[in-house]
Amino acid sequence: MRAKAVAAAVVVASSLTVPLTAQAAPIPSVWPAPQQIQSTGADVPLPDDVLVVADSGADAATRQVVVDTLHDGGVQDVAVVEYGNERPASFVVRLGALGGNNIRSSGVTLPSGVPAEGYFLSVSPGKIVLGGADTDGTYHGAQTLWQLMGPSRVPSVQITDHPTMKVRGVVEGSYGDMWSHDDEMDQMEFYGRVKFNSFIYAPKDDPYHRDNWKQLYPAARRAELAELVASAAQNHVKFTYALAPGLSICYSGAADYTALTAKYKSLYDIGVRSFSLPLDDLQDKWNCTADQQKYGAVSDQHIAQAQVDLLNRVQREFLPTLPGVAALQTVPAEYWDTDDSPYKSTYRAGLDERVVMMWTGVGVTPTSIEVFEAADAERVWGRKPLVWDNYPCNDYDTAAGRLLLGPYAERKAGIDAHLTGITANPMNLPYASKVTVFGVADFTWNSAAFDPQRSVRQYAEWLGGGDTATVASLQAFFDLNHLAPVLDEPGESWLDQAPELARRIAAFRTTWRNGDHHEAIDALWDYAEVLDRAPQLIRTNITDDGFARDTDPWLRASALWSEALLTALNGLASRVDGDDEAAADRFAETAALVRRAEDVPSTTRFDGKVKLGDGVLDTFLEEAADLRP
Ligand code: LTM
Repeated sequence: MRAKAVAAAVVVASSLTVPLTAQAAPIPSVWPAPQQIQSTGADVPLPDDVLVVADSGADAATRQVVVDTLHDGGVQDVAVVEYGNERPASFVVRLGALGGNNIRSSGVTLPSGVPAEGYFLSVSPGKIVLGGADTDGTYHGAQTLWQLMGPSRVPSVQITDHPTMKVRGVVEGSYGDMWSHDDEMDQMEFYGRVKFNSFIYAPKDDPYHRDNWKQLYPAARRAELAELVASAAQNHVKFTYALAPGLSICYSGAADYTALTAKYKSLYDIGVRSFSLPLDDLQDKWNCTADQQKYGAVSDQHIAQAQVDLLNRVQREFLPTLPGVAALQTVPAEYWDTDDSPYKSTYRAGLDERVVMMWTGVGVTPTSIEVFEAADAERVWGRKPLVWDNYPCNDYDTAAGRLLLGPYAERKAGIDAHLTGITANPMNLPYASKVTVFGVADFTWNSAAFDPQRSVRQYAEWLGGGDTATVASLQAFFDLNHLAPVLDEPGESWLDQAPELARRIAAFRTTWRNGDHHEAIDALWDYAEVLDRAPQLIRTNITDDGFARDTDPWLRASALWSEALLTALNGLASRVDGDDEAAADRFAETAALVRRAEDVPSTTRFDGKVKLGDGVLDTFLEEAADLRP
């Protein structure tokens, strides 16, 4: 993704209201919404050369972000020296540990008790102070500085910030097309920007992950994974490798345990320090007679016991042989509800308390996650679950033909208290998924201040490179792809389709009914033109080329639908002017355009034609064909 949008002078909601002095400048836009942000005066000009004084609280990646950011801001000479080796300079950036002498010597009043991954950032004339509660915090603070940087100036601010969720990120966990290596590398950089800290590698159709789980990766893919793991670390993202042996594993078999641990070890050797053993989407059956003999007849309780024994063995016997690894993660077979059962009680009673368990919310594609549901999940699993949120995932049949570009929504503030965190399972389209995933980052950092609409707008501003017309195009395009389908429930959605277009059409109907026909047409025409310009502006101006590639079929369909809308409005205008013949021609053209729009093939897992704005745009065009003044 190319450079960010220039920070707009927009007030960002924050969980803490900070009193502003009368002369203070507007609070700059920062995402995820910081816990405390305060504008402290006019923008600070940057000179041609800046001295960065760093300590061990800022690692190489953090230093690089700061150096690149200063260069982006127009600083020509950036010298980085270790604390203790400094020399006089007209502009100094102090970078490192919040509690260390370097930051303390800045003369700025510092906050105390900043939680893990938190940071303090102060920008004032001649001085930037960035201290992290830990090295992750310093890195996140450097990303905030990157957002704030303008041409040769930085806004004067004081920010004290930290995330409220421990685990924030993505699980690449869909069925169907896997992301390419380049896509995955791009995602790591994006996660660093949005302050995520976790990525779980679990693509169902990577044969080495599930179907052929015992096989070691061939050299070429192993090298790619090593590069990916290194990139994750550089972006302060914990890379978890998930191995899903459940389709064929003999739980009590010595050979399978050896194969399992050998596979994990092969990934440890390329830098992986976190592992998962997901057991979702399996049939209730044993894969060997040894399990039948050891655990008895197939039952939920017996399968749970076999799984718990395996998970405990990996956690207690194998992981301690690998220095520096995190606790094991898993996805149980009953991952979508909170009803107690023999399966869950077996897990609750027997599973090592360190093992992190994933839960999708209630329903595989939950329409919301309520605080009481998160509390129930914590109770029933005997630990705080890590949410595997199947949104904006679109690998299921009721999502066929759909691009999910709605906001991250209906996950309620306060669920943090009962969760380890949230990892979202995106679409097979990684660049398009960023629209929603950006909101996941915002929500998991500061759920109390989360505003879904603001979050989508901020992402559109970034993706649109700050160009007003492109940002408006993106928002109109997102609106046409706003629907959030529900697995196995055809026709159901937990987000309204095209709410902005629907609002404008409703206004059209009112104005038309009032007899102001031309006024009604003109008002809707303006928005139809925005839709019409959108595909071209998006293709030309966005800062992330992958978005246009991912969304190409939907952009093509959108161009046809918007042309159909403009043509229908022309038809209505002819009718109002009494030219029924011209109107009939326009509506015939509209029908032909609609047929073409409905025939654009999509690239979703369950093949289907592109669907967009359905129930709103198509309905209006049908209605318009029969509308008389
Ligand atoms: O959700 C989980 C834990 N497992 C699978 C996912 O891999 C899949 O992407 C989603 C949506 O189809 N459903 C699942 O059950």
